[in-house]
Amino acid sequence: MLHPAPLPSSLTALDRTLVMGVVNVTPDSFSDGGRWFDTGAAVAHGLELLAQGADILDVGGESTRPGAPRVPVDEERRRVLPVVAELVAAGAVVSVDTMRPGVAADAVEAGALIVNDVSGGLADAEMRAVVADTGVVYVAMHWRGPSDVMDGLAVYDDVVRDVRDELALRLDDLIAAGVAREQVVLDPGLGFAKRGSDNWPLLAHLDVLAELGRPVLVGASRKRFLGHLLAGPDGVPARPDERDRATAAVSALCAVARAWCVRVHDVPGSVDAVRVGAAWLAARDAAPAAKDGGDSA
Ligand code: PMM
Repeated sequence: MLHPAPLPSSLTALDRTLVMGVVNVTPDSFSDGGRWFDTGAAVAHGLELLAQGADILDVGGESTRPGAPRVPVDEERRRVLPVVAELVAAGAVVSVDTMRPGVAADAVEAGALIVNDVSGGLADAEMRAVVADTGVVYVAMHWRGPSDVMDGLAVYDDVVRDVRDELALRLDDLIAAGVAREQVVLDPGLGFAKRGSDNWPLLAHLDVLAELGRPVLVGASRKRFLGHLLAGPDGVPARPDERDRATAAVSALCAVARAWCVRVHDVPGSVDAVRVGAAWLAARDAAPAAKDGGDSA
């Protein structure tokens, strides 16, 4: 399993896809909006995800749901930093979900080992310098614009190739700014400037993203395209809290596709799913199936 550097051996020793549990400190996330919106509740939620087997906790203070307005930077700091510090003190590997270089730098100072930037460095060019200077693991997600305009930017010739090529540009840009290739994780950005139908080919062709030679993180958890997939006969999409079993199924498929990490809200289902995927891969690697028409006849 290819891991970004530097990560603690507690993670790199695991020969399976990792599970990142989401700790949203926001009043308005689409998937769990407002439930963990104060420091104490967010920390308690993070500790619960850790006890359930999350390998990484992803702490975010700014909602990226479609149409969401930006949060003032001081408010984002106020939400995120104490939660990062407390979860680090509790022994968690913490990621900070932010597009802002100042918040990222402060979170790394507070002990975060991963910066998860849904804009891949496009929202603020200063992010590249923070990543280069701190040497932190950096998740660069495919992004075309802020949440209030992204739905209008979902225009592709070939979504898999276009996303791969745009992520290749992000990677080149980061390396040109002094970031080490080994620091970078790439993410197709499901639901971000994507029509519902764009998400499936991206999932089904994670191998094409892997051609860029970097670990891949997938964030499918509770997203709209799963709600549409699971719609009842009346066509009404399943609610976010009804999408966890489908999320776990996606996690198993991502594990078989050798994704580095899945980012999820419901941890137990995906912990089981990535273990299923690891067992599946181990069996396939150990004993390739006999081909019909071989020598045995
Ligand atoms: N999706 C959300 C937020 N952060 N980060 C990464 N790397 N990949 C994603 O797909 C992603 C993300 C969506 O918001 P949520 O926290 O409300 O699920």
